[in-house]
Amino acid sequence: MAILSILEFPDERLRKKALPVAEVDAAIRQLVDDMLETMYAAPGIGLAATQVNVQKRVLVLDISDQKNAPYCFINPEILEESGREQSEEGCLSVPGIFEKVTRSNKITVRALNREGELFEMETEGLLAVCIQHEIDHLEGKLFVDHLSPLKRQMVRNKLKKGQRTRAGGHGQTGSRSSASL
Ligand code: GNR
Ligand code: NI
Repeated sequence: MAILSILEFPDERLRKKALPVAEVDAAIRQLVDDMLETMYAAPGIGLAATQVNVQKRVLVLDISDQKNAPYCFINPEILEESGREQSEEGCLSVPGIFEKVTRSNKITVRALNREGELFEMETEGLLAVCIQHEIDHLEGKLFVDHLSPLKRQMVRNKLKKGQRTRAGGHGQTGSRSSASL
């Protein structure tokens, strides 16, 4: 098990599209376990492989209070969705920002589990929100992309201020500085 580092906005690698997993083998199970450990340590209620710089269609979730109900979705697909509902979201890759986002409130999703078995799940509420948030990550999309242009500009300004503070007074102008290894 290992704790992986989480990419933060505006890192361009968060915009990469994840590729389907061809086979759920030992390496994928290791990735799932490492992602769960990283998510619990953060702490967060979900994590997509894109956030730990792995371009594979893998996401993990645990919305339980006791943090004892891990879910893993490999090659997830939304089969059906209905209703619209607004709820407040945050993201480990956009630290300190919480904004209301409108999404489907009921979804049916199909995926492979950690054993490589196909399953279907119908869900609503926070779990449905989270699954949609994580699938967005796999497409290179962030929750702030759902906001109005005005709200998005406010988020950008707030993040810039935060980065300046974290960098000790030096504003980050080139977005590549955080993207290069
Ligand atoms: O920890 C997280 N909390 C959260 C709250 C509301 C809606 C979505 C989320 S997901 C987030 C973890 C994360 O960034 N996953 O990609
Ligand atoms: Ni996120």
